Formats: sequence, structure tokens, C-alpha cells
Amino acid sequence: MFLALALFAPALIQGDASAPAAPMPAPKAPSGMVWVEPGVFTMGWDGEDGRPDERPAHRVRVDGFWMDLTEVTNAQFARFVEATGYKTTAEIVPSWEELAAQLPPGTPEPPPGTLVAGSLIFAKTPGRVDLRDYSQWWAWTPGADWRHPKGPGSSIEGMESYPVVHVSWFDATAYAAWAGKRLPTEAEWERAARAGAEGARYIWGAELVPDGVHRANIWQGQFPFENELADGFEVAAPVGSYAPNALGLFDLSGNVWEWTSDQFQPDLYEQRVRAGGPGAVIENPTGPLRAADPRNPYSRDSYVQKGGSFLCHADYCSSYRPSARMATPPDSGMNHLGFRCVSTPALWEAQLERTRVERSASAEPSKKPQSPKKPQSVKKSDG
Ligand SMILES: [Ca+2]
Ligand SMILES: [Ca+2]
Repeated sequence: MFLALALFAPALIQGDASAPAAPMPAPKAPSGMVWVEPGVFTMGWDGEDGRPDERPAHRVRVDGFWMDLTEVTNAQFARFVEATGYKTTAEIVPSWEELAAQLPPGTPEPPPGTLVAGSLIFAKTPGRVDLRDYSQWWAWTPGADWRHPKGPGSSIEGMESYPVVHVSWFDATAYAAWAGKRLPTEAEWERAARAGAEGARYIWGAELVPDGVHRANIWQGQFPFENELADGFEVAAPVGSYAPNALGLFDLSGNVWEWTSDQFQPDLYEQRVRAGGPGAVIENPTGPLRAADPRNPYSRDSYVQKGGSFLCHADYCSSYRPSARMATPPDSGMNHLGFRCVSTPALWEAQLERTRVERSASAEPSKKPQSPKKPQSVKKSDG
């Protein structure tokens, strides 16, 4: 409902109410995206519920960019796969070399033929568990992929407007390149999320459920075994099911996590502030060259994801706060992890040019003189 409102009332989503009007960027805004003005904001969080990797809050400046109004949907991803024949990571049998690089040295190789394609699916536990061991609620599921989000036998029929899930960072990056876009940096993502709520704990303000109205698809009850569904959804919701932020961006908080282009390091903000000195404004940060992720200590790469998901609970991770950070190796897919893209005037102009070239190339044969069209025979099945 909220998404329909925004799409049909574009005046509502022009610009951040807290900032002066920005000059209209050129070229024309791509459909389904909104312009995020260039500017300075406070990234990170020093508040009481912030984790060490969110500290210290510091000033960052980012250039302007367009951002997708919603998480990328199954329908959008299907168009990409149809156009390119792309196969996602979850549909390809992993190689032992790739897996071994993320495991403790000396981990024995599994017997030949036992590695299969698949992805991770959340499963509620029978009761209370030690929250430090997340393997208790994640099930490696052979045959789970974006078309089969609950594993073999499941499908996305009727789920066109749901966020695509089980997409690796590689898949998200490939989609973005095809669409004339890219993944947001962590700074761009947080800048967009905080629009209209600078310095607030949540994207919409100070209270988690203002006036009793749920603003994001997260988890109410007791994680990971009892979901009270107070917000209406147990797992992913169709994109745009909750009110957007001040820029008209939906589900930045909750629903599914969103990949960014930045590698993760837990003490990155401390390093930035140390290097920049007091009062420094960091320009367009893009993250470190290599990850140092305590949750994935053997993986060279681990990319930041933002916004939390339908699994985030106030007592467990509260990652629906805009400063919260999580990271995952780029070949991993899960049923609560998706993405959205950003674009820039330069990227979008290049995409328009590519489209023009492709169109004129495909129109080329029609320039040749053609013989008059013969009436086509009617197939039996047509009649
Ligand atoms: Ca929910
Ligand atoms: Ca989200």
C-alpha cells in the first residue's frame, strides 16, 4: 500500500525535508529510484545500544546518488536472469578450494560428490537456545536458491513483489552492473537511511514502534523460537509494506538485509577518526581493501550488510538501527539477505548510451530492403 502511494504520488518523495532543495541532477532520474543529495552526515552511533563496531560516530560526506526505492524484487531479478542467462552462486556446486579458504587450516576435504548447490534457510528452534551459536537456527539446504526460497519444491510464483533472497554478493554485483547501477557503499546506504532523521536511533525517529505503528518488518516475541507477528509478517514481506523514510525509501530497516560494496572491519571507524584527526569529515569512504571479520575469521573477503531483517529482535541484534553493521562472505546466500542498488549520473548516462547502441544494433537488419510479407500460415494449435 505504501509503495503504491509513493509511486503514484512522486511529489511526496522529492527530497529530504531537513535539507535545502538540491539542484535536479542530470540526466533524468531512473524510474524506481530517488535522488539522495550530496552532503555531510554523522555515521555510526555512540548511543547506549550501539555495538563497538558502530563507534565512534564521525562526520562523513558523500556525493549525490540515486537509490532504488525498494529492495530488488523477484520480478526484477527474473528480468536480469532472463536477459543474461545468469546462474546464481546458490545454483552452482561449490568447489572445495573456495570452501577451504574460509575454513580453519587442516579441515578435511569431504568425500567426492558430497558438495552440493544450496543456501541457508532460517528455522525456528524448539525452544530457548544459546544465542551465541547461530548454527542452531540456520539450516544448509541443498536446492535452496532464489527461485526456490524454501528449498526444493518451493517456488516464487505469486511472490513477484517480494525481495529476491539467496543472492550472494557476486549475484547482487552482477545484477547491478547489468542494470546500470552498483551496490551502495556503506556510507551511502546510511546517509540515505538517515535522511530526515539525522542523529536518531531509528530511521523514523527515537521510538521503535511510534504510536503503536510498526515501521519495519522485524521480529517480536522471543528469538529464535517464538514470533508474535505483531508487525504482520513472519518472514519476508512484499517490498513497500511499511511506511517509507523521509526520502520515500522503503524497508531500509528490516525485511531483508542489504549488501553493500564495502569490506568489513570492526574497528574501521576508530581507524578513520585516528587518521583524520578531531573534527575531520571523511569524503566518500569506500571501506577497507580487505576484510577482518571476527565472525568469518578465515575469509579474506566479508562484505558489510545493512538494515537488519525479519529476524532482528530488540534483545538479540537490533540491527534495524541505521548504524548497525553485519558482514558476510561474498559467496553466501541466505533467505533473509537481499540488496538494493544505487546509480550516479555518470553510470546512468553510460547505461542509456549502452541501451541506445543495443537498440540501434538490433534495429540494423530492418534497414535492409525487405520483400513484401507473405501471409503466415495459421498453426493448428492456434485455432
Ligand atoms: Ca515480522
Ligand atoms: Ca531491508
